[in-house]
Amino acid sequence: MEQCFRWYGPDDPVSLSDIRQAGASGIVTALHQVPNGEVWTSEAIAERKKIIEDAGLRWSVVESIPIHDDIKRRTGNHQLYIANYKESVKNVADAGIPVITYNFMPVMDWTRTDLNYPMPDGSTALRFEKAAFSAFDLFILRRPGAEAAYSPEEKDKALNWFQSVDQAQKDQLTSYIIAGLPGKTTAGSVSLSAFQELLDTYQHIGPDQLRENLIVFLKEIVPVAEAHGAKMAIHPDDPPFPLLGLPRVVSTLEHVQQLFKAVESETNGLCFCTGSFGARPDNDLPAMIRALGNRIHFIHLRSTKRDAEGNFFEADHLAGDVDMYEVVKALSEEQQQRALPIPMRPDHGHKMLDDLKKTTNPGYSAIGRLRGLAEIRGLELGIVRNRS
Ligand code: DNO
Repeated sequence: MEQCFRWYGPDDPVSLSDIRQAGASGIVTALHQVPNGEVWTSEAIAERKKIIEDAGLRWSVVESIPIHDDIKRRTGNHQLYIANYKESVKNVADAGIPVITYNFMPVMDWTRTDLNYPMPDGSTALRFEKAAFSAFDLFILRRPGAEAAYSPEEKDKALNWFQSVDQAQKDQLTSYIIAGLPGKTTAGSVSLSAFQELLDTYQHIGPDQLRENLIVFLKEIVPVAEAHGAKMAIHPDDPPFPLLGLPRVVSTLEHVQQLFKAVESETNGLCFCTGSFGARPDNDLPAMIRALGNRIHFIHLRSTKRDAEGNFFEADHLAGDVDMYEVVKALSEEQQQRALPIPMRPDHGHKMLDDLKKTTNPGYSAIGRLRGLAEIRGLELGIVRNRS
């Protein structure tokens, strides 16, 4: 696998030099300054690529070119946004960047309720707590229809959470959910009422309709990527279950296979994210890798620790519920079939050591990811050497 690190661009507190010292050779980044829906110009791509190459690194993966909600809903300016997306894909591919990651989650990208969950060793992790999330839905957002979505027991737990925290904690939870994480909502930072309005725009869109809209998008985009020599890699839903009444269509093996079948081209592929898929106990990760094989174009390695309530936190890369040994073994078998190394990045990492005093992008501090990368590359080396 090609060892990569995510970089949020020139404003990222983790520099390209830090990344090189961490042992990565590939960069995963995006033109975060370009508003969602606009074209990534060849000039802007070339400028960013030069910064990366001047630091002795390679731009291996674009993560992500965001997809406008008009495309996901197939409303408004969707045709214009698809035309723009094609242009961006063409420009990225022509610049020699071989993989483009994206996701098709309505309204929100990834979701957590706590960005500083203390671990016993003094580091902090990201966490998803069901009672906190339900409390946001029921008592902060007060989403119409939320009442019917929870059992009496779940509502009690949500109420307990709500009553046990102060206003500042409620505000913090709100900002984590609607604006706190890199990627934010697909519309950027919004108020609670604007957030509800966004949710309302999906009122009549169920999973079948969302999947159909995704397939329409793929049928338009995949031929362009293919003609220009880049691969498309969809990122799974994070977490991999429906939230706030929004449909989810990339949470399981079956979901992914439906998409692959709809557009039968190797270019129509996946970002295999073990942290996202692994938050569901019914996702058998090594079996998924074997089933999806050559359609895996990019890999995020991370583990989660689940509990019976539906909560999870991000565990150390080699701990938690993801069997990282079996995962890396399955991936290294897939790698044997390939001419080129599959780009992989350690996804997220605990905030630890000196980073505890710094402001970094949640999940993307330097040292926790360096630890993850070091552990994973050692594991891979051991597996590969043991085979020969
Ligand atoms: C979180 C990331 C996601 C991911 C996008 C891909 O850490 O895994 O923000 O980049 O969902 O489009």
